Amino acid sequence: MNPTYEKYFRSDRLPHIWCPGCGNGIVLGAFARAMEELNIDKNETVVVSGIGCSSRATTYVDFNTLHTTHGRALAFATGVKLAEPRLKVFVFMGDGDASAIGGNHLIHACRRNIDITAIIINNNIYGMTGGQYSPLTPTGKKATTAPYGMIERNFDLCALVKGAGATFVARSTTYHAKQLADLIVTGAKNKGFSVIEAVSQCPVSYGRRNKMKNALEMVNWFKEHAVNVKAAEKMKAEDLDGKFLIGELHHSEAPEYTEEYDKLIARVQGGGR
Ligand SMILES: Cc1ncc(C[n+]2csc(CCOP(=O)(O)OP(=O)(O)O)c2C)c(N)n1
Ligand code: SF4
Repeated sequence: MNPTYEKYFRSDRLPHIWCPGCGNGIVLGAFARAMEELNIDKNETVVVSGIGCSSRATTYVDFNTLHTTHGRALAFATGVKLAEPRLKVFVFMGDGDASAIGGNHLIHACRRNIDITAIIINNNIYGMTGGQYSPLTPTGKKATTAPYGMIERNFDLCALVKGAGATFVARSTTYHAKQLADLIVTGAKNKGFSVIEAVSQCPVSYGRRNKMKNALEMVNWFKEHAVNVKAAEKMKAEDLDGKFLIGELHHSEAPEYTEEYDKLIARVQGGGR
């Protein structure tokens, strides 16, 4: 491990549980580089996760961590942030965790614009439980619960959270690991709810069912199909067919929830907390 980043990990918890080729480690690497760039105070930082392969992140990162229940990471994180607004709060979730069982918490965190940075690792599938489809499994792709191909339309996660009110929305992939780290930095600096979708590979539960036989093929697919949002502005619609956008997709300002809550306390009780 690079000695600069060692301090962000609990080396005594290694080896990790992830399969060879899994993208989760690349996302954690990007997270560690972002923490270094932000010069983050570990004691003033809380990292929360739900349940899933990706949510296992809180076992390995050395911060104040909460490994909670499936779909409820944002509920716990909201409680932490409301109790101690000075803390920096990050949340790791899988696509199933964030957009299925936890979908309601996600849209309401966006609507409140609470100052939390959510990193949603989108591997298109429920990895930990063996490959059931999630709301982010693309139409037509196979899962254990969609052996003939998914017939539902998948969410565009970034469009969903933008529509729900998140003030920073970005997407990158495990191929674009440097960009991913930069986006986590910008998201963490945003005073409000930030969502970074990290498109990642699950070669075991998703790739091998969908004609991508290993992690390399999957990461190369990200390389070939991701288009930077700035480059996309100059491209024709037909050239973007079948591609997906990466980069900073939305950045806006809105009242932040804990600040509004403090104002409410001051108004009703007089004085702050
Ligand atoms: C309330 C509840 N329902 C279901 C489960 C079983 N379960 C554990 S992980 C998981 C899915 C994980 O998929 P995802 O959130 O996409 O994360 P990944 O494993 O792909 O990283 C499920 C359904 C659970 N632990 N708790
Ligand atoms: S099942 Fe998929 S997401 Fe889970 S550790 Fe293995 S490769 Fe990673």
